[in-house]
Amino acid sequence: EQMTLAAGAVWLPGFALPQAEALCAYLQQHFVPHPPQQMMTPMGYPMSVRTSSMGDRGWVGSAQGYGYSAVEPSSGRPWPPIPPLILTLAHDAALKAGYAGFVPDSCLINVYAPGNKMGLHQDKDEQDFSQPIVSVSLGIPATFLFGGARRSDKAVKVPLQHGDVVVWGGASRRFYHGIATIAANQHPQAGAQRINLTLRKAT
Ligand code: MD3
Ligand code: FE
Repeated sequence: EQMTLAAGAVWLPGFALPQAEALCAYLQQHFVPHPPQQMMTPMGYPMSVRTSSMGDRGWVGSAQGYGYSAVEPSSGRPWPPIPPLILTLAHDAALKAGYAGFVPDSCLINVYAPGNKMGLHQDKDEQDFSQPIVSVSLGIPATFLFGGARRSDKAVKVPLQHGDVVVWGGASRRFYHGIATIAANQHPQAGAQRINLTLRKAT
């Protein structure tokens, strides 16, 4: 099943279900040496979502602003590599959505607890906007808010579940988006958490 949400944005419900259990187990091991951290907004407030990364670049936020870093701020060391399981999943989802040859160099891991949210924003920290973004939802469900090219554009609600993949390319790559406040819930593999993987070509 494949649903177009906007020009270039393709929702693949359950695409990652075959790998979902292995992904959750892999991430739990990743979090032992690389615990997700609350990044700071440029205004000096901590984000509610906690993040970690894998790949040649990881997304970081600080009082200096947002961007990609080759090193993990808490350790000063390079991020661990993106495993083949995740690289292959991202490549195959992009291909299914019509984007051949996607090789991400960054995997942002967003960890949401009930009560957490992500306000409407655009992703503008990457170098090449012709590259799509692949997102993988794991754990408890979330309501994704998908707006348009302008902040004032009305946002549609997309219920994202464990195993769903969305590929964001074309015009949608620049659209405003966010995550509504996460409701209390439990998932057999992830507990009371939503984990979102965002695969990007950052450089
Ligand atoms: C649509 N994360 O990390 S992933 C982010 O669920 C972010 O954690 C959300 O937005 C999350 O920046 C949404 C889906 C997503 C990612 C990037 C996009 C949707 C997008 C870029 C453009 C348009
Ligand atoms: Fe985003």
